[in-house]
Amino acid sequence: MMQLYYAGTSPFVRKVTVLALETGQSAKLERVATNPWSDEDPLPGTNPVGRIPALRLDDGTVLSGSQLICEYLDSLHIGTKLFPPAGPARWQALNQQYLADGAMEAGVASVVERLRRPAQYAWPDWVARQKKKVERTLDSFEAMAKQGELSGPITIGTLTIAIALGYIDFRMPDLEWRKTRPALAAWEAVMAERPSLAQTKPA
Ligand SMILES: N[C@@H](CCC(=O)N[C@@H](CS)C(=O)NCC(=O)O)C(=O)O
Repeated sequence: MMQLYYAGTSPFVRKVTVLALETGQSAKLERVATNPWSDEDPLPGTNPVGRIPALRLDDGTVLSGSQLICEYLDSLHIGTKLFPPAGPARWQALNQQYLADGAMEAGVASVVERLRRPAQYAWPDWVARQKKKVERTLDSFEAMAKQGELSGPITIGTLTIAIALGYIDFRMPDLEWRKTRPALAAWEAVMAERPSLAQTKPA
């Protein structure tokens, strides 16, 4: 059985969990709890970068990072692929994934700053910078929603956008992103009902 190294609220781990649910592969994953912030945690022995998600395959090979792990799992099933084949649909999906990952990375960076950095080293400009990245990316998602670019069959791109919105709701509710982004809010409300997303909502 493949081993998925995870920690509770990581949105990048949630991507892998959602993809496994969407493609009927959850039972193939044994979940291994980690704490990437603890020096005692054995995670760096598996992923030297010390980040989750990491996936250990049956032959011992370790794949790291949500993009690679998701694409690997998508290659293992015979249903509709969430990573479209080479062509415009693929470039669009991968670009959406990149932007949503970037918004989550900025969100994680500001949460780390808030919850982990010792108060005497606080750097408010850094938090403000991360917040601007998230706001701008949300604006780009609103434009995509208005132009119909988020409709059609779901892909790794649209799933990652939904997961990024879930993370922002969870960690940055003060942004109140829905207030100025009605098309994105309407799209998200429908997406949030998908069982894979409803079952994995961060709490
Ligand atoms: N781009 C990476 C980001 C992974 C990431 O940032 N993981 C965080 C948890 S949400 C982590 O392990 N942080 C610990 C660290 O950076 O030391 C991915 O898509 O997997």
